[in-house]
Amino acid sequence: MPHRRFKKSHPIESISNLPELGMKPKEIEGDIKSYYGHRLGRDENCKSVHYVYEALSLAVSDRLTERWKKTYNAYRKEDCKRAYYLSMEFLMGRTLSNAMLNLGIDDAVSQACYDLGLDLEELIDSEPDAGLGNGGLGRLAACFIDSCATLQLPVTGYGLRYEYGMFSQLIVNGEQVEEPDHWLRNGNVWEVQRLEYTQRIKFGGHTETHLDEKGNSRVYWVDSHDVLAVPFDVPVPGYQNGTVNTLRLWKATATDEFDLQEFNAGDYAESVAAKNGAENITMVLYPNDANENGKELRLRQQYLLASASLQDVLALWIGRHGNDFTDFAEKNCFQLNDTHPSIAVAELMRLLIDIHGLKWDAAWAITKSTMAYTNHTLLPEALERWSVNLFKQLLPRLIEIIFEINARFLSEVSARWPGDLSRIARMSLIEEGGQQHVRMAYLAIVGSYSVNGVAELHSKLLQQGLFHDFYELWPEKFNNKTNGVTPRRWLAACNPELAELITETIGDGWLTDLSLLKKLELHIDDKVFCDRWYAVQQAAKQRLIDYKKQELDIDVSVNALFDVQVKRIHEYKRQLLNVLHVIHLYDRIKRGDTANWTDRCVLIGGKAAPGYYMAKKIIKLINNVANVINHDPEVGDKLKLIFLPNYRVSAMEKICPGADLSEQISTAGKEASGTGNMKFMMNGALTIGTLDGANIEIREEVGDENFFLFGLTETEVESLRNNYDPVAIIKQDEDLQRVMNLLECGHFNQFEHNIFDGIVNSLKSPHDPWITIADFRSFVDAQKQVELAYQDKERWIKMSIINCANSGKFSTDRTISEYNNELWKLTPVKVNN
Ligand code: 26Q
Repeated sequence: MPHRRFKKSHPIESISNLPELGMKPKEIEGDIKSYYGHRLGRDENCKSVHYVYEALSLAVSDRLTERWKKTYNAYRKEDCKRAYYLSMEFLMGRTLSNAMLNLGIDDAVSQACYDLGLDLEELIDSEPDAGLGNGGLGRLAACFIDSCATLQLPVTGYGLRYEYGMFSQLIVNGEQVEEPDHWLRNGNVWEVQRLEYTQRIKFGGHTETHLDEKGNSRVYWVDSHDVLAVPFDVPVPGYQNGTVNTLRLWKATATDEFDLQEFNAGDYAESVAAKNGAENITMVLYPNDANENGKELRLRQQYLLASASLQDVLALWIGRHGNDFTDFAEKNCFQLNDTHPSIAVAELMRLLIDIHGLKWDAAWAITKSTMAYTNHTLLPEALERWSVNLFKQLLPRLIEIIFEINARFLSEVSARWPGDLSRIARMSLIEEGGQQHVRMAYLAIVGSYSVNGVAELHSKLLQQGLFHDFYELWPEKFNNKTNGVTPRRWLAACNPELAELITETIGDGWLTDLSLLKKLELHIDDKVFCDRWYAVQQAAKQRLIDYKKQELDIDVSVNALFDVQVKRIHEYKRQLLNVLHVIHLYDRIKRGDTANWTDRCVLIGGKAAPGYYMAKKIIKLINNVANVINHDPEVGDKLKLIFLPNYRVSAMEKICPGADLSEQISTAGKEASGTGNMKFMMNGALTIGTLDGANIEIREEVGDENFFLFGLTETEVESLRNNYDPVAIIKQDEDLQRVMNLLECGHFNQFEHNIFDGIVNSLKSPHDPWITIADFRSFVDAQKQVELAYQDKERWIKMSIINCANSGKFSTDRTISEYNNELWKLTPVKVNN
């Protein structure tokens, strides 16, 4: 028997000291093999590509881990101010290729895979998307944390680890069918469970007031049903700078005593059921990108995120500073991604007062100077409101605090506007009438030092409209932070050929200073450069065709104009206007009006919220129109309409490099910003768009002559509302009349009577909020300008280069620098490797 030796000294230090992992192809190759054979226990008999993906990912992930710990320790050592990005959604997409790029081991991994005879592209494509978000707001959070890491800012993302992400979309008989997205089925090599940071979350029960040991009156939240929040950490690497920040995602689990209570009562089955109830909280992402009002489970999710994250931050603080909160506000701030986590305002008050013994005024001073709120929508119907009764049942202590915040706030309002009762009713955090509701946006505004919109127009409209009363009270709180996208994922990684051409032409500084793209304009008259630009774009179009070919057997020519609209399906985004234009083109072909024709391939993709009836009808319409057009021999190459199923982050990475034209056609004043518009522009697509959201700023950057503008302005839209007469407009426009006739006569629903009646009626209604018919003529005219420009190949290439060259403003590096310089005021921390 070997003799086992015991050493007395604490072993942690000796086992924590690891040698650096090599970044050479051979070293990576060795790790891939070792993971595949040893850890995963696979050999040549295993046919699944998944395990090869997993072996490679583990090898890459190991190379992040050392930097991750160093980053953590650097922040600890500096005791620096930190920011926390609270969001119900982080739409991360895939991780592997982004991790390789940001680690700077792209080439080494390619070489290792080549030497092992592995198809790296196939491995990358086998990774499921982390679809923990609906659309723009969730993807913005993902781009933000990428930029924070690249700017070396000490920012942690806090979110939820949904077991099921955004559903995957199938199209069956032209209709959307939802399939659950069990993205964790094969495990997730990118996360690290950290049981040691588990937090306890209270639900239900009631409150009692007692004197504490010191004789102070204190509120106790008792008889609650507690749930545990277990964190899973995901590394967020900066671009080749040694920084690896953290995204901490909470998973809900049951407490042990929760089970025990039932067990002691002798009901084992009940105890297991109770466990289920707790774990349901983070089971599924709500697939609705407008408000889904009143769902208790959603409120549980929101509270779990807010409470677990704040407790985590307070624990970190106390670990270092004890119960002294004097400097807390100078060292911490929280950015609320819309109102979804805004219960954090009341929860921070609760934790500071009930748990840590602060007085109201001290706690309120901290809350008001650490919370900042970003709004993402102007649609009044999308503003979150929660019934006071539900709050009382589920979060009894929090509703007391909200009422107290409101009472103090309203006395401030009456001091400023004595006797103005209607103003008080308008501004109250509690909406009266029948059932009382909490207005979450108002809670966020009152509890924050900053309120921002996500594009110039949007921020202006918040101040003048939705939040005008609050703007009058606190103009200094309001500001704008125009959105962006990360150029690492949305140019370097998704379009390596274009990235290489850019780097060859202007150097590689653009990856971390996107304004440098401007230098591309110096080469606009260089024939060789322009030809290469064109060749790269044509190749990207071909790849897009090939990628789609497996599922759609439609022949598309690379020479057609690729006209793309991908985003959530929403009436305000006006996919219908796009379809009306397609039908118009079809009608022109059918009547032989095809002189100087430009072949066009219209691609539309996006998911509808499962309960959004109209959005689902729009998908059906697109598919039916596509079916008629694509099978008409008379149409041929002139026109194609393709619905791209299951649009998601990884799809956009293939789509945006291959687009010629980006459709950004929302009703003016309705799209807060848009970010797809920026991804397309960065990849050299031209935009056809309304004066809405960030389109306005895109047009300012590229110049009027490089942007296809159409449609009514926001002001015109609002003044049209009272006397909008779509039927009269249709009567006066022969092209439009013909389009409507095709729709109404059932040309696209021959054996499906009346299925599009709802769509036709909404278009023809004088109350159509999206005034689609009003913009038809102007849209068609702008599309003609697009065709003219596209026919002049040299001109188009120049416009394409100019669009890319002027996309510098739309890097999230710029956006995050603004958040940091104006709101967070963090100092970058260098991490030495
Ligand atoms: C709320 C309550 C209950 C269930 C769901 C929701 C919910 C979830 C997601 C409400 C809204 C969203 C997402 C909104 C969103 O994505 N907004 C978009 O944000 C982008 C980033 O700022 C903007 O570019 C888009 O203009 C805006 O539409």
